[in-house]
Amino acid sequence: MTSSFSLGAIVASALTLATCDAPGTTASTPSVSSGAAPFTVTTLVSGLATPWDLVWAPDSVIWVSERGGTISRVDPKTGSRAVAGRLTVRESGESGLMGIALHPDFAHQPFVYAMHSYGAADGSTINRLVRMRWDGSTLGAPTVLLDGILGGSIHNGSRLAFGPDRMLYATTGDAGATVHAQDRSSINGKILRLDADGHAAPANPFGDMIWSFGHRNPQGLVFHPTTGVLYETEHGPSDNDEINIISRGANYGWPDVHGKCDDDSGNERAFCSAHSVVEPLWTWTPTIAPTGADFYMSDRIAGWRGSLLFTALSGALYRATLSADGKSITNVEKMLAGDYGRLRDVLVGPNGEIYVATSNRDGRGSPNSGDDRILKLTPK
Ligand SMILES: [Ca+2]
Ligand SMILES: [Ca+2]
Repeated sequence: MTSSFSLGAIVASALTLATCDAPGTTASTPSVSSGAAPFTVTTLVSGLATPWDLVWAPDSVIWVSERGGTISRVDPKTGSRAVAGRLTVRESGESGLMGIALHPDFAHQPFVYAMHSYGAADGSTINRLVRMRWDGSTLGAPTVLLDGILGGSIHNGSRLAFGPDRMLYATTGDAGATVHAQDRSSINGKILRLDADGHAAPANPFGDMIWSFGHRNPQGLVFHPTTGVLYETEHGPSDNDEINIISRGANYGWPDVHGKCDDDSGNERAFCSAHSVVEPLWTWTPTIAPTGADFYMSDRIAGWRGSLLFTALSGALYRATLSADGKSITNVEKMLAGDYGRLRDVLVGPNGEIYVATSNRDGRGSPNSGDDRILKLTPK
């Protein structure tokens, strides 16, 4: 399927798709550039069920997780897909197989990392980090690296990213219990920093696994390819979705602070002052449910180099323009709004093409024939 789209038409379309946390809310007024669409959209893969994470591999293949437990490899030119392995997971509400990542030296250490939910003996939902070895044709049995992350039907976090320091950064949600986020004895509501074997990484700020805290449900995590700065997207409640820069040891405020320290949700300024809360770069009220993120470092679309791209479950792809120092967002552009339903992840390929995963079979969408898909956005 091929379609081009009109930015003008997108501006006019009101979003009524359910977001994760606030069904029926509408997205905030977009700031959209005028002019011709900079890419054409084709369907690369169809017939998936809630693809959650897209990862580019050194052999120019896209690895994709589906929430029901399947991990596949997709040829980005032909769209042909081969199942690499399956994990036994609990897929309930927002839980299941979520983030995946490849070892930073994948050619020599061919390990695939994954975060997934399972049902514990007491009936509760628990998340864990596992690693599987890729032998060139199939994934081996999972080895559990980190277990006991509280999960649930909501707020499971579970986005993964290896940093330039070759450490693995993993998000955890508050699992629906806000008390965890400010509790540094809990690994929930955190961003964890682990070595490649799943142990607390050296030189972490508190001598444990925790890198940052005060998070609600971080769903996007990406390092800037040249500066190495870590950017994160996070779901707010019915207000204040966030884009953050993640710093070592920092407190991001949840649940005492929603978005910025502006007293729009209780006595935030006093808490921020007492706890040195780091404010987000950008917030959305009403919420958009931002998900996966990636940086666009190509010149194939004029003016896009250095942009932060991210998807949203409310049904759009966003492009945030950063200031020269990368510490603030100067403009946000919204694309694909309402055209393909809920969107879960975005991946930028090495030639400036963009891949987007839909999420219409996650229980909150309205699947069309062919859903879920991986869309390919080819610069014109
Ligand atoms: Ca925050
Ligand atoms: Ca606030």
